[in-house]
Amino acid sequence: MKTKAAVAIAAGKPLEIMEVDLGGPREGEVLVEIKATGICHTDEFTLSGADPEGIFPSILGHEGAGIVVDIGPGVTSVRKGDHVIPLYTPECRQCPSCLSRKTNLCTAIRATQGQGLMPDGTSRFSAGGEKIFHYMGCSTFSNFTVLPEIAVAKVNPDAPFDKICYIGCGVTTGIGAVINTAKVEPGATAIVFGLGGIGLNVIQGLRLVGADMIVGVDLNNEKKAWGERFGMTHFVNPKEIDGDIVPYLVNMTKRGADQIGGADYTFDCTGSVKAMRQALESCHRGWGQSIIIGVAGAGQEIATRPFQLVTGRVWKGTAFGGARGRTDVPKIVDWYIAGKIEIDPMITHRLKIEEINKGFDLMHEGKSIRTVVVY
Ligand code: NAD
Ligand code: AHE
Ligand code: ZN
Repeated sequence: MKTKAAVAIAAGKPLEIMEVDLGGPREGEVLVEIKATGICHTDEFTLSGADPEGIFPSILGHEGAGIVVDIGPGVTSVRKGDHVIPLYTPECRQCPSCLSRKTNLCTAIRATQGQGLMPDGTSRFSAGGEKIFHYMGCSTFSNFTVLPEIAVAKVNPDAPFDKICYIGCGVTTGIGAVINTAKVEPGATAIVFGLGGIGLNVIQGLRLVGADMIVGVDLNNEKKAWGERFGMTHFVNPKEIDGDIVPYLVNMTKRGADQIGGADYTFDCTGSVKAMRQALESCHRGWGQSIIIGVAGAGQEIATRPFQLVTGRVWKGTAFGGARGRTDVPKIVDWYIAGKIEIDPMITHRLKIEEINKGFDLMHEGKSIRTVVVY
């Protein structure tokens, strides 16, 4: 079939809108009509050329929602008409990782997914006979896409596509990092670096679990009001303080008799390796946990004095907020419908697919929290 898509032709180039060819669903696969897709910073990261796994030409996008319009042989868990969210972290429930109950990082199809291919090693997208690669197993910047059935979460059909698409990455990543990865307890102190589409969801996750002090750190002062909107209690712009941000934050989070300072939990939602170090070092001695969410470019590395870990700080990372997609994503959709979590105010811009490059401009300019493309 033919489908309209925004194609990443080469690193650093604007996406090109074109009609592409898409092969139908094979064994264990589904064809999904994408109704809406968010633009995440990770799409920009890959388009910029910084992603070691970036392949071109490809169809980016991994934060979508849509309807199953066809199924391949052997598909049992979804049927035509089901509303689904594509999962860049699938959940096969059979691989050693899924069975371990220790991680959400299903390994069933990760190797081919990283090569921009379907599990059988083929690409279903092409144009003029030239292969176009899939992206993160989703390619939601195409109006229609194929996915393995283990990589879709069936969700409540009452939920609006143009809002729940954000649960396909940003919402689940931010809230999941708090609940699944850090397991933040009520009354905790936390510092969130980067108040964008992910960081604001970490903040609303912290509010949800009852954290006491929620410090937001961003280089952009316009993010202060955004953080406060979702539960941030204090804001710091590193450019506006005297000296190093780490002692400043440690001092700010002093509580209790020992007056040592440092947060119980810190989160990097920037992708800056400098901010990742600052986040680790602004954790509380003895028990502070720092969670890396941000994705850093090829060749970049994190560093700290080992003494930081010897003295009890813990460095952790999280992918998709530790969420098991087919199990957890439908629950998060229900939380949204029940009003337990907010999504609507974070969607600052809506665009047509023809306007998608404007969404990347808005992100570069720091003007958007989430731009959603509606097909
Ligand atoms: P965004 O562009 O919406 O927000 C980033 C924010 O960080 C901006 O407000 C920016 O001003 C701020 N910032 C940048 N450098 C900073 C610094 N040194 N100190 C303080 N603030 C700084 O991006 P987003 O969509 O929220 O994504 C954030 C990061 O999370 C990206 O690296 C993205 O690739 C990554 N991500 C990871 C996962 C995962 O599963 N681990 C999922 C989604 C996104
Ligand atoms: N391809 C990059 C890594 C990118 C990355 O870490 N992706 C996150 C999701 S970001 C969503 O916005 C992730 O899920 N990682 C786990 C995985 O298996 O990819 C690189 O550096 O090679
Ligand atoms: Zn993302």
